[in-house]
Formats: sequence, C-alpha cells, structure tokens
Amino acid sequence: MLRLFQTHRVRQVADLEGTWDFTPLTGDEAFADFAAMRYPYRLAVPGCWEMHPELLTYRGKGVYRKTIHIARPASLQFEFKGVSHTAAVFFDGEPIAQHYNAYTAFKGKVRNVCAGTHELLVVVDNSFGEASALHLPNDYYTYGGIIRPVAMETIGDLTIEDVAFTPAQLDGEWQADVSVKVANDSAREVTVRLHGTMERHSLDFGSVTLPSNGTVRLTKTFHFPGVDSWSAEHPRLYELVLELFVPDSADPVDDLIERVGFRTVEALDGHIVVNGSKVVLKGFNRHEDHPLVGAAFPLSLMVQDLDLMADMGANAVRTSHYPNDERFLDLCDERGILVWEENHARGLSLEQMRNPNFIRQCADVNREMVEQHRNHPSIIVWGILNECASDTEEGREHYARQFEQIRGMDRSRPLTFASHHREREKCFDLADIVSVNLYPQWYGDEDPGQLCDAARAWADDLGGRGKPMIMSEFGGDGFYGHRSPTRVKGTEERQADILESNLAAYTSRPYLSGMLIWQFCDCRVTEEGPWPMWRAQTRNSKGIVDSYRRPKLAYSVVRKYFKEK
Ligand code: ADA
Repeated sequence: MLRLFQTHRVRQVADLEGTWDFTPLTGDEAFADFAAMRYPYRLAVPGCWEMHPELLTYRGKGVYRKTIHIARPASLQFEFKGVSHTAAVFFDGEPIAQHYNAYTAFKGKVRNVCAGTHELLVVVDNSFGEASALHLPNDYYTYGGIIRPVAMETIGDLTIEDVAFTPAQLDGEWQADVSVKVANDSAREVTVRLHGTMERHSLDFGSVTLPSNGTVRLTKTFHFPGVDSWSAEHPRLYELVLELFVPDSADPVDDLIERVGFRTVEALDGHIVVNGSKVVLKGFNRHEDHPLVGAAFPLSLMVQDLDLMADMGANAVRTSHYPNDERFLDLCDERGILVWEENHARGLSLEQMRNPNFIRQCADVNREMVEQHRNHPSIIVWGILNECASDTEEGREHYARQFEQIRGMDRSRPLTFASHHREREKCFDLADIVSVNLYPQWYGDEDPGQLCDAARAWADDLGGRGKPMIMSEFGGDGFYGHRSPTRVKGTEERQADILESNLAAYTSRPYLSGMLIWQFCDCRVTEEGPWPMWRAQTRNSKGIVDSYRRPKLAYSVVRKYFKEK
C-alpha cells in the first residue's frame, strides 16, 4: 500500500510490492555483468535484506531485479519511497535515477517504453565511508534494501508534478496558498488549464502556456469559507483534487490528489500555538525499527505503534532522527497526532560535519523532506541536526544555513533542533523553539526539575528568551524482563523510577511546551563503531515498550502522567 488515500484517479499507478530477485555484490562486478549474474535470493519489497538468515548483518552493495510487463506503449515514472541508503536505478540497462538517503523519496522517468517485457534493476548500497556523511555507525541501525514502497505510474507528456498547500486564517476565515507545478515533457509549447476542487469549493487556476520540455508553477490564494479546522481533537482532513486539461477537452490528461487540513502553527510568547490555542506536546521519540521488519514497516505495525502511544495518552511524536514513511504521517494526520519531523543527522561531531558531502547531502534531505511532507497538517515543527556541533562557531554556520534553507521553502512552521550542549550551546537564537536533550538520573544524578529550570535559564541567557521550550529527550535503559527489587540501573523498576521523577517535574512546569520521552521502542544499533561497546545487546533499550512492543513497567507510569493526570 502506497498511501492511506488514492493519490490519482486519472494517472494509472501500480504498486510494485512483491518479491524481487536479489544478489549481493562483491563490488568488483561491472554493470555489464549484472544481466548474466545469478540472483540467488527472492527478497520482499518493501523489505530489509537483514531479514534473510544469510544476510542478517550484511553491509555492502546488492542488486534488486524486477521484470515488468507493459501491455501498451507508454511513458513510465517510478517512485521509490525509500531505498537504504544509496540507490542507482536502471531500466533496460539505462540509468534513470540515483539517490542518497534512506528516508526520502525519489523518482525516475522513462519515455516511450514499447509494449512487452522490461527489466528494472536497483543497485543498493548501505556501506559506510566518506561518500556517506549522514548514514554512519550510530545509535540506530542503517538497514539495507528497498525499505519503502515502489510505485510505477503511467504518464503522458503533461503532468502535475507537485502541490504545496499553505493554510492561513484571516478574520476568522480560512484561506490557503495553493502552488502547483505542472510539466510539459514534449518538444512543443502546450497550453493547459489547471482546475481544482475541494468538496464544494472550486479552485480555478486558469490557463497557462507551458514551454517545450519545461515546467511552470501556478500559485493562487483561495478562500474556503465554512471549512472545519484540523486539530489534535478534531483532525478534519479534506481531499484536494487537481486536474490538468488541454483545450477543448473535458477529460483531464493528468491529476493529483492531496489530503490537506486547515491549521496554523506559531511559536508565540513562549508557547506553541495551534489555531490560536496553546498546545503542550506529550509524546515520544520513535525510531522506525522492529525486529520483524527492520526499517520496512507495514501499515499494521505503524497502526500498532500509534495505538500504543494513544493508549498511553500521547499526543505527539518526534520522527527521530529522519523523515518518516508517508503512511505513518498519513496516520498522524488522521489521528491528530502532532509531529516534529526531523531531517537526517544524529550526533555528528564537527569533524563529521566537515565531511565533503555533508552540506550537499543535508541540503538534499531538507529539500526533499519539506517538498514531500509539507502538506501533512500533523507536522507542526521541522527539526534539524540532532545533537551535532551547535556549540561551535563552525557548527553554527551549518545550523544557520539549514534553517535559512528550510525557511526559504516553508515559513508556516516553527523550526527547532535538539541540543545536548547545555550552557555551551551557541544556536538557540537561530531556532524558533528551544529543545534540550537531558538525561537526569540516567547519564547524571541531577534532579529533573532543577535541571529543567537551569536549562530554561541557559536558554534565556543564550538567545532563547521568550521562545517555547521542549524537553526533547529524557529517559533511561530498562531491559525487558530484567526485574530486581534492588532497582539497579537497567532494571525495569529503575527505568520506571526515572520516568516517574522526570514526568512529575515536567508536567508541573507550565513554561514547558513539550516533553518527548526517549524513546517509544527499543531499537537496534549499528554493530560497527563504538555503539556495541556502550549498548548491551547492540540495542538502545530506553524504549517504554521493547522492540517487539511489549510494555515495560514504565508504560503505566507514562500512562498515568499523559492520560490520567
Ligand atoms: C541522544 C540521542 C539519541 C540517543 C540517546 C541515548 O540524546 O539524540 O539518538 O542516542 O541520546 O539513548 O543516549
């Protein structure tokens, strides 16, 4: 399943979910060898190759192969929702797309494909090294494979490429800027008409002449009297249907359907304000990780995660530390879960930020995250660069550049980053929301309430005065089933104690705009690098549920503070 709603009615879309041929590569093979190679595995797509008993810890390159049958001559567009972490895509031997980063989508087009049988090859690489500035040995696992869905679309020369929907409220009435990119892939100029509908509202963009092999962006502000707002309590969604016409034809040549909601977000007077009302985020940091599927989540497990969070009374999730699967965001839209979506970077030192690919790879993931996910009303905060070198002048330049890039694309959401630098932080002034990762009673003995007050004071002194503040990470390890009346570190009892004291402190501090527990579920960590030495079982065990989603003792503590208080 690609999304939770149908994104096209005119354009034909096929989901390429299934089993694909696969072979690992030693790295010495030339592309010419691929056709003659043996493909000894049939792996699930979406899926992670680590789910196969012979590939449990395989890191390197591999080729996925899929045979495609086309009944009539057509132009095709393939959309890969996520390949971990580098992909090169070939159609009948011709390169059609290349992409780095597991957590954002990319497309490749093939024009004028004849009827018959064709071959799609995807060379996937999850290796670490200088070429990869963001995927590196870390406190989560970089899996290998085609981890999110693949769509095959039949397209004509004229297409609707994307839409950006930005709602605003004026004198109590909703309006929205709707910006649509249309493309002409033919060698001649074409005049087209773009029209949209949203329930009883008609959105007329008028006509435009598209240059040959060119694109045009049409932007208009529309008024939507009488629509309902989207909120956590009433997450009302609307389908925005866009259709493209050529003159003298009532049948659209292409379409795009997006699901949108009407809501505003501001960082105002020290609070996060959604539709004019103050909100306090109570929720979790969550890695997309599960022992049964790795990072390739089926809908059922996404639903289960959100059901468990709801059972504990959470209203928010942070997509630590990368953009999430669109279907998870669709679910958050439907359920009124408030989302902090984050770009992909965790704990990079200044030296790692000096990787020659860092700036470009961050710019790409920021652009793709915003362009691909901006229409989700559930996303109320964009985050960047978790726990990187924001305590240095050189690091600050990266934070400033990335905030500027994101603001250049989307001014409708506040921006933040999670800092662990305490009073050495240099970037609070750049963000709209101050967020701090502190682990009182786990990595130190401090009292959570006193530390939180101290953090507010540092933030005030360091450029964050008047900005909302979120406790973006806190918690401690608890090994599922490890119980002891000694309550020593690592027991479920001790973890529950840590959650109890932290939540008691944060829920009673009205200046806080959020508290996000580290973390929702236990997750696998990389076996290379320093992490296995620091993480028993090569697992970060701070989950409130274990990796199989079995509740630990802390579950009922969280439930008490989020749901019952
Ligand atoms: C950090 C980091 C998380 C995780 C956590 C921990 O704050 O942002 O990814 O590593 O610490 O468990 O120590």
